[in-house]
This record gives sequence, C-alpha cells and structure tokens, in this order.
Amino acid sequence: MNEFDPDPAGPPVGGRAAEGIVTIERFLADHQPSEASGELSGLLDDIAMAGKVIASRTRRAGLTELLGKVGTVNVQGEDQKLMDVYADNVMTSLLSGHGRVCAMISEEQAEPVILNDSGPYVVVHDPLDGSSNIDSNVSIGTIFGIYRREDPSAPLGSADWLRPGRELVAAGYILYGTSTMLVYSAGSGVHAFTLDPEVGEFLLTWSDLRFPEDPAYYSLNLASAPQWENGMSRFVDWLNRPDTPDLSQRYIGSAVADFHRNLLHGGVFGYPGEVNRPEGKIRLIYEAAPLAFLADQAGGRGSDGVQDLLDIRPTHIHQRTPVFVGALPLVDRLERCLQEEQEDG
Ligand code: P6P
Repeated sequence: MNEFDPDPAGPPVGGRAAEGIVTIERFLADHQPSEASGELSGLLDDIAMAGKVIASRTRRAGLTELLGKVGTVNVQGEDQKLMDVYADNVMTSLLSGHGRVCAMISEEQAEPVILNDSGPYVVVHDPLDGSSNIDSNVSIGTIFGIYRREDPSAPLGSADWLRPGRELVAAGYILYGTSTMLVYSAGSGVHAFTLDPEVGEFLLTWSDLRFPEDPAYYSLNLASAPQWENGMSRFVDWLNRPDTPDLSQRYIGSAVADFHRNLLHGGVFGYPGEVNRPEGKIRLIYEAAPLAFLADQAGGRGSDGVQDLLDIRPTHIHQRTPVFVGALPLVDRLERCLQEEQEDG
C-alpha cells in the first residue's frame, strides 16, 4: 500500500491489489498482445478520457444547470436528463477522433450514429445508466462494449452491431460514485482503476477481479415481485431458506452500481421479465451484454433466465431482455428455478 493506492473498501476476495502507481495508459500498453496495433488500447484510452469529463460534470451537476430534464424523451420513451444528453455528446465527441470508431449505438440515439465508414470498431454504450437517480446523488455509470468489424471492406450495416455479446472484444463501465472507477475487460480478466482527480489519471486499483466464492448480495426490486415472470418467487423462497447462502438484499436502481458491488463482494443482479413486459426493461446491446461479458470474464455469467445473454443475437438496437447477471451459483440457481416452474406448469 503506498500513498497513491486508494485505500480500497476492503480488497475484494477475488482480485489483486495494485502494487505501486500504474496508470490505465501503462496498464493497457503492458497488457495488449505483442502483435496488437494499439488501436484498441487507444480506444479504451479515449473512453477513459470521456469518463474523466463526465465525472467532472456529475460531481458538479448539483451546482450547475445540468440537473433536471431536457423536456424530450428518448427512444425508450424515458425522460432524457440533461446529463444523459451531455454524457452521450461527450462519448460521441471523444470517440469520433482518430478514426477508430465507424459507428456508435447509444441508448440516447434512436438510430446508429455513423462516424465514418472505415473505422475498425463499433462502440455500444449507455452513456449514463441509472440517470433517474441523478438528482438524488446516487451512483450512476457509463456502460460500454466494443466490437471489431469482421470485414472492414464490406459496406457498414446492421451486421456490424446486431451481434451477440460473445463477439465483444472489450466491455466495461465507468462508475460515478463515491469515487470514479473504470472497470473493463479486453478478454483477459477484469481490471479496476480509480480516478485520482488531483492527478487526473485512472490508477490501477485491482487486477483480475473475480466474483468471490461466497456471495453476499442479491439485487432484485422486490416491489415488482407481483409482476414478475413465473419462477422468480421460487428463487426468492430458495434464498430465504435456512440452508441456503445468507444473502442481504441490496437494490440501488442503478444496474451498474449493483453490478459493481456484486462483483466485489459476490452477488447477482436481476431484472426479470414481467407479466405485461416479458422482455423486461434492461437493454441487451448496451447494458446486458457488456455486463454479461464482464461477468463471464470474472468467473460469473449472465442469463435471460433460459440462455446465456452472450449468445443472444439482437434483432434491433434497443431490444430489451430479462437479465440475471453475477455469481455463477446464483445465476445457475435462478435459471433452475425458472425452468422448474416451467416444467411444473
Ligand atoms: P426500476 C436505470 O434506469 C435502469 O435501466 C437500471 O440501471 C436499473 O437497474 C433499472 O433501470 C431500475 O429500474 O424499474 O427498478 O426503477
């Protein structure tokens, strides 16, 4: 532990605390494959920069004009917050440079944003997940995923972004909370960085994060239980049995914050399908798939209750899906409960 090592809120069971001062730029450079062009590292650097800019505003949103609604609704039919639009603009602006990104899929944009027709990467993102919490100062976050175009010579089109999460080359989130953390994976483990605002750098906090063996939390909005798809009550009943893991219920209303706590301390986040909304609320491409990619890399997984989230090929960019993502034993148990209910009819 040295002066730059943030005093972690208890190093996670499954991860290695940083030794010394490692910036994200250096970590990316040291961990990219020798044959890499550096383009993906450069893109992740750009996303880190976007995180710094958005963090600086979320810290002051209460003091500036950036709280409140724009007065428009996004394609989801949700009130757009000023910060949603700001975060979307920052991500688009910072990722438009260098020619690395040909297209972006955003929760805040009805259609794909085409930046150029030659960039090797497609970026999917929820610029500010949990934004309904902005005015109550609850942690919110940017969720992102990166696909590499399979055939850059082919005309750019939906085949470049309507892809299963299994084809992601990287994914992560930036969590704007008590501190700003960037957590990402490029397919070789999950790594977490804390923004030191004085230095203006994301510094490595933990590498190779993995869900702890003994989970501590489950994140379900129990108030929605009456609307849940069949089988969910079977899971909650299982949780409350004396012979099952003694979990606490924590639900923030910001998936990225729930996911992060469950990654560090063990747990599962769920947003089930509902009787009148069987597809659930969470969007597949830019929320569920990136989180499922991270979970997979950290020894957990994501499911829609029947299949791995990473195996679902989207049919449209704002497609929603039921989501159960986190520690393997809990996701497996959830799937089993839903399937047993199905079998029992
Ligand atoms: P509810 C935020 O709007 C979000 O998409 C997720 O971040 C969060 O987990 C969920 O919605 C909260 O939804 O219906 O429980 O308020």
